[in-house]
Amino acid sequence: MEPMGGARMRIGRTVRVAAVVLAACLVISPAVAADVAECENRPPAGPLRTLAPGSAPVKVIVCAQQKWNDAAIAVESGQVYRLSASGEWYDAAIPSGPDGYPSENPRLARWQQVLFQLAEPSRRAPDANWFALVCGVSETETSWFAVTRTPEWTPSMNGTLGCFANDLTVKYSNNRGFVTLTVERLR
Ligand SMILES: [Ca+2]
Repeated sequence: MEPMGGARMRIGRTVRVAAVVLAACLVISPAVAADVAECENRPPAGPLRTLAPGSAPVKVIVCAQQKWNDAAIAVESGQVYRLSASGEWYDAAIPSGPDGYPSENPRLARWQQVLFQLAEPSRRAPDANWFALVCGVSETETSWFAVTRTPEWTPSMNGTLGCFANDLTVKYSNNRGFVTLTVERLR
């Protein structure tokens, strides 16, 4: 028998997710002029690379619709990287940079902002903005971090770098466009 609190929390979470799915459907999407070809025609991640300290920065395309974009860069605990990003991607009709956007987005009606606020704990990275560029090691959640809030990054484990647009797991189908991540190993 489980404690009532657990059941209540699960129901609350379900309600929050349902509310945001509804709200996102109501953000009517006119034809978003995003260049999606870069993602649609993108070949699979190439062979795994290792960056030497001080070597030329490497650029990686991160597509909004993909839940995990493999950067094909091997990283190890204790190394130091500088990551930066540029470009614009779209959550339905909402444009965003790699910083993402808050629930209090003026493009949303007030009632929609409230629903987005309620769903914040259900984002894949709850503490990062909606549509923030989040990266990490080999899909291990404890390694995830918001790129534009992290001037220098030291992996906490060995693995492969990957990234995604922060969203609800069930709401990737209306994502469009990409941002460009630049990865440079410092030490
Ligand atoms: Ca979405």
